[in-house]
Amino acid sequence: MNIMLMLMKRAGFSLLLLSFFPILVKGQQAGSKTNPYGEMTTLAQFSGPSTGTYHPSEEERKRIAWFREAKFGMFMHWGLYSIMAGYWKGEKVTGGEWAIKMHKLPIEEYRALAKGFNPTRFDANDWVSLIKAAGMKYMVITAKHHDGFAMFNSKASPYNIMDGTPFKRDPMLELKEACHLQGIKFGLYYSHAQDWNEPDAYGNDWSFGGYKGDMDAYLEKKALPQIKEICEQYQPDILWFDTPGGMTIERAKKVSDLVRSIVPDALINSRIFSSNAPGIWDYMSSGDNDGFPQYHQVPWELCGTLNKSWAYKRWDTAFRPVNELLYHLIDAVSKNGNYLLNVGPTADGQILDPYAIRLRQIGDWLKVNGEAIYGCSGTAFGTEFGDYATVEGKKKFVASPANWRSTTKSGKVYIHVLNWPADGRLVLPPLKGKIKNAFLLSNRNKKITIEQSADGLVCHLPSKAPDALANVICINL
Ligand code: JFZ
Repeated sequence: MNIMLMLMKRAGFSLLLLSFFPILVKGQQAGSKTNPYGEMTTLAQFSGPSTGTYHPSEEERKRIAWFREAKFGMFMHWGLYSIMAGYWKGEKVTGGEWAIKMHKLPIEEYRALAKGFNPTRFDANDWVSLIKAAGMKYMVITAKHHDGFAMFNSKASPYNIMDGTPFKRDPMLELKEACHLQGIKFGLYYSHAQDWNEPDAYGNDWSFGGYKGDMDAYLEKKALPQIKEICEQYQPDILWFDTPGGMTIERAKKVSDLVRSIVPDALINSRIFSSNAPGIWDYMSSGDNDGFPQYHQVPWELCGTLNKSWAYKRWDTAFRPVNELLYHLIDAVSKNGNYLLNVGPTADGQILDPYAIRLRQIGDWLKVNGEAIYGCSGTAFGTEFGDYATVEGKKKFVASPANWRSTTKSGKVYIHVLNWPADGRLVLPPLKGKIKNAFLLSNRNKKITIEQSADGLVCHLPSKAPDALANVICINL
């Protein structure tokens, strides 16, 4: 985990959430703290359980339908911090998009980076083609991160890519058009509360003589006008808000109402506000690289990094192996969630090979196994995730080793085998419904024998795993 995130986690800056999951909140109160970046109710760590309850209105159900089918999207962190690429004046720095705050960089010097932002190698269609090749169905990109620099055409603030850089093109517009052409849903990240360029906004406590801002003034002057701009200019399918420090429910509602008034079909993620507020958001964001331990009825999304950084850092070469990335996708889908996998493009507009190669490998896996992901519901079992145990006198949810995961579709149960059993015998819990037949998605002609009894299932698999990545058994009921 990168140091910034470690610091944030230590500061209790885990995700929001869930006053509406009474069990979960009760079990979590010990971990709740106020973090230095806001007044969020924070939950130190998600440690299950919850199936929660989810009673969407007809309108909400319609709005979220594509997202529940889609399962897999690309996250992109791209901005002035990409020029730094993990360095400041030749010195290696931590933090990526957070480096400016973590190292209290002089704001004027950071702003000056804009003059050198000229991503001449940026090609929206290439990026979106890669998204497609990865088998992803949507993207979310930073229209404005905490640094306050707008990566879109903005009249509301001159601190933007059209007015402030030699590039003078609007990459958000180009990406939106490429997404429409190629059938990819287009989402925008907007840091609505935290803006280190603005003395009135949340977050910059080092440049303007200490924080004594006026949150409402910032919202009226910059955030709301810019959110209006991005909704009008790009009709995003998702508005991905983040770090709601300083957001009261009234402020969050203002943001949400504005979005709904311009793009009523757009989805809003839960980081718009620090806890549940009916109608304000559509789906939950879990902690970074850290999904939920159990199945959740409420639509949710795990966002994760491909290496250890959100924004591009030249020195971060700790790319995760493909099977780890795939595990996150499969695990999220088996728990009724989505996976938003992040890529950090370079300042000149490239998605480098270490990212692209892995993405294409996932895409190749999905070409064979996609029917066990897209449009699927979560597990047919539920006991595989773990169970409660008493740890140091406290009842806790303890995760089981993830040897397999299950996803479902009408008349079908998929078993994603993550750890191939050495003796070829995979033992599973009991399954409702009588099994007609079963086969591996990578070899549909060869039937797999499954013994079914009230005690459970015993699958007789080939002694060697056919695919080095997850192998999926399709069971027809
Ligand atoms: C936030 C941002 O601050 C960060 O720069 C990045 O954009 C990331 C996707 O989101 O960071 C967070 C927010 C919440 C958690 C972790 C990192 N969390 O709840 O664990």
